[in-house]
Amino acid sequence: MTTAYLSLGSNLGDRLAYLASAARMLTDAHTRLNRVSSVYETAPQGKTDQPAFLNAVLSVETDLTPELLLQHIQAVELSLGRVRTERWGPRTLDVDILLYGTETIERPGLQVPHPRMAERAFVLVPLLEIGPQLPYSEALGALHDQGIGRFLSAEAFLERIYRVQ
Ligand code: GSY
Repeated sequence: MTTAYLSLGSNLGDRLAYLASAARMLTDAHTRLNRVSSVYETAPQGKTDQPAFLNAVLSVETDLTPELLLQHIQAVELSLGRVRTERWGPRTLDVDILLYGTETIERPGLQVPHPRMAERAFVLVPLLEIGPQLPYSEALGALHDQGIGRFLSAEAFLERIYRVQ
């Protein structure tokens, strides 16, 4: 089993329901939910003229290879209505693999550690909440204020995840 860290984001529709459903659907016989962060409301980065996001990070224990984990994630995104229109535009759900154990992966469509995570406070704040031992505190300290506020505690998010049918 490998510990992987996954980032979740949504800025369309019922954002919290998308995050909770994604966390629930990612969990199966191969992938067990380990820890969940609080949910944060975050100002959009990159393309700024779009609605605010909800973001969270999960850690999972998985026996899937990175490629199969990515396929599983993409199936969950699709079934929750993810439509890839604009690259940086609004989305019902975005799930990224941040870390897969200690592996470095450089393949078309799959780069781990995630190549932009160190510049994104909306990733690093929840990541360090559930993985304070991970070597990203300095990267977070170097970022300017990116407009992040706690929206829901980790305990309340977990409850919400287990209420998903
Ligand atoms: O890859 C993540 C999608 N995304 C986000 C996001 O999840 N949160 C915030 N705050 N800004 C973002 N810009 C993009 S693209």
